[in-house]
Amino acid sequence: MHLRVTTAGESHGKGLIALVEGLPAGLPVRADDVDRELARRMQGYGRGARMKIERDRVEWLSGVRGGETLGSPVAMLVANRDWSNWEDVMAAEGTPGELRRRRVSRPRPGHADLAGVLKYDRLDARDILERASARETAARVAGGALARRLLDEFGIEIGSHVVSLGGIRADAPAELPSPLNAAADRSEVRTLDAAAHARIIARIDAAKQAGDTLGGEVEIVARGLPVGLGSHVSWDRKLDGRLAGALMSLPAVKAVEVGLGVEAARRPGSEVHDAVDAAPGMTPPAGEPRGGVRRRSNRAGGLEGGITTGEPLVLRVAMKPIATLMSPLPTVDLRTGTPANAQSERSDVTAVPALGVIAEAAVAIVLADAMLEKFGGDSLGEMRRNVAGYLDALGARWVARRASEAADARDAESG
Ligand code: EPS
Repeated sequence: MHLRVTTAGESHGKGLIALVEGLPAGLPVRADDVDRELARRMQGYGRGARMKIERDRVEWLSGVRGGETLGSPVAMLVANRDWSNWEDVMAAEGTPGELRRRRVSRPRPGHADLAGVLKYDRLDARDILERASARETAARVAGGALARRLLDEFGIEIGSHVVSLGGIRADAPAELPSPLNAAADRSEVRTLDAAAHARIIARIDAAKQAGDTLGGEVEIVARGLPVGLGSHVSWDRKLDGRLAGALMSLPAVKAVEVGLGVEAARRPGSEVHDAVDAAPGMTPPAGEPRGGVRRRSNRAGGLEGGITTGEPLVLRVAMKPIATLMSPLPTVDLRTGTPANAQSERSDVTAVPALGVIAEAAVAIVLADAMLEKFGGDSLGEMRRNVAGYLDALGARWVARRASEAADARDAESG
């Protein structure tokens, strides 16, 4: 792993930490770059009261000086404003009475609560849910914002939009807008379909009324990637596997698709694979990231054999409904082992719009890791030279091949 993003922190603790290791020195970074992503993550129709309390902002703890990375680990703090309401319950060293105040003994089906208390031998499911909470994704988004900053230096843009929520499909134009987020962020549910937007809002209102929750699907698109990130040579270097792993690790995500995804299994090969054309003249200009070829379609979603093709990367993630129901499901009481209704805590009706922002961060981390794997470099300048050298070689490839073929043909004729 060339870029490592780790996080720490409980949902109602003092704050969240993101630790980012592996960024080259000399990458310009500003707190605004991170705060903008943190703010996007907090948006979205269907969020609960907590999002009115928090104003997520990053504080640099290490690894940045004078607005540039140093090449050392970057540590960031995102403080929890809600901490002031939870100091006694969440105190690192408290009295048993205070700790019991918000004890959770009726685990929510679908949440980590029950499996977690059994595995970690805890009496209070709060010991599990505080870390299982999707609040953790604020730290991942902070880490992802720095990964995005690096990708941005190489013209790589990542965006997302919601393609379904609560069972309502949202269509997107055949040609997605660019930049994608400028369009998607205009909708409170991050769809590109005005009619579906209105129906989804009504669906969320109805679910809230019924004490229920909703899931949905998000599409993530990354443009500007060069051909050749990831590798076919070993299973753990295949980029599709690495992307799927990062996306499946997001709370409540149940499925990941690449390109056509599940639909590819239902069609014959002639309707799945993307025919390849030579780009005009077969001599790509320097810097052309596809290596002088074009696919007629992009059903593969920008990946073949675990390697980027240079076409846009297209991924979809599916999220189940949030496990905290205001009309709770049957469960078992941890104190007595008897039947009970699950605990209801303040929560969201849906977090699908936020999932897009979080999934972009997860994708950014994997792509930045893959860029560092291929192009390395201790400084941004060194990495730039490595990228430029690779793209130049790609550009020169067809010229060299044609010259060599012509020489072979002459030899054959004269021989
Ligand atoms: C969450 C429950 C809610 C959400 C939270 C995730 O928090 P609370 O219990 O404080 O009301 O708001 O999401 C966030 C705090 C966030 O920043 O996204 C859960 O149980 O996963």
